[in-house]
Amino acid sequence: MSKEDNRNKFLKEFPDLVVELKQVLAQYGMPQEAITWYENSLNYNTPGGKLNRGLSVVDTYAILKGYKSVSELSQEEYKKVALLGWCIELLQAYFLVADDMMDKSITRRGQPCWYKVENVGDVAINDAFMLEAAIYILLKKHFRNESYYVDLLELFHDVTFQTELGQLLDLITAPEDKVDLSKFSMKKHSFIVTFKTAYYSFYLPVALAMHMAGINDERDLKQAQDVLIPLGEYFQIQDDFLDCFGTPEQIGKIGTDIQDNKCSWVINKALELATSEQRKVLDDNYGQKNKTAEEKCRKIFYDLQLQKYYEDYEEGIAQQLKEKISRIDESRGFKGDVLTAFLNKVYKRTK
Ligand code: DMA
Ligand code: MG
Ligand code: MG
Ligand code: MG
Repeated sequence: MSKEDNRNKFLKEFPDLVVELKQVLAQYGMPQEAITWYENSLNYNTPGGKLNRGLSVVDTYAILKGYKSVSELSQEEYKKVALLGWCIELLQAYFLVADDMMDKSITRRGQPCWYKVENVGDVAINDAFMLEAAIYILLKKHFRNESYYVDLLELFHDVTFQTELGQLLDLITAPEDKVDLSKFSMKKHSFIVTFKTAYYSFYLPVALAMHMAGINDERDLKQAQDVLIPLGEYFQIQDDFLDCFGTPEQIGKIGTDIQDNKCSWVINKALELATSEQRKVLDDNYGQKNKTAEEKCRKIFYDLQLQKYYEDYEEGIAQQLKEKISRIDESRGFKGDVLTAFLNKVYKRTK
């Protein structure tokens, strides 16, 4: 099955989930207006992205089961694992709706951020909560009788909290009106991105598939985590890089990290390399809410040739991860191929 077919097959599952979720509201006797609102929020915020996280649950499950392709899954098996995939996409939708409000972003996935849509505004806060709640409605309905139901719930709860810790640190390290670049460091950056991105984007899809496939020995979950957390860190470094150097057409969103005073990989690398004159320009212009100041920072980033350091980082980390994967112990049924598939999706991505 081609990548495109895989994606389309996965997308086809989503409308049924929306129907199920609308039914829950109908059973509570909610007025049509509210049901339609929820439907619009689900459709606007959930399916429009790359779907990497959701698709990875399906792909990982197929590899662990020894299938050569996703098409070997039975209809029933596919529906079930795809539902887990959609639960991560709902988690992602929940985080993004809130993240865009907190980051004051303008666009996401090539369209206005949800809170920017006419008549939505702050209702988006409650919509975010309801996107999260959809996860537990669907899990209860479809996995309640499975032996690993509690494992799934715990995973979603733990990973959600880890992400929120990362978001907290991301936000309090980037105060609106108190720019202090001496608060930043690569170590702090690593901590932020591990929590805000790596757990839910990388560890969660694999751990979910492992539970469903029955390959969930603690030692194997740890083997997966030991590769997926640094891989997730690499992914967020790409996100930081593209925020500054990618085009909106490419990444589907307008970068906000410089004006938002974010402790991103880009500024941390620049702080390591800057002369005292360049440092002064960064101190005066980073985190300022205007385009001129933003461009002064970006010019320094170009002058410092951050692109080159980024490429070096990318080669180095990819090599390290490949070596780590080659040492995976497969004796209990876990497969290093799961991790290679992930690495291949991330390596040198430009969107
Ligand atoms: C991403 O942080 C983390 C979460 C939990 C959404 P970010 O603000 O860098 O994401 P983006 O660049 O997509 O707004
Ligand atoms: Mg953001
Ligand atoms: Mg953010
Ligand atoms: Mg970003």
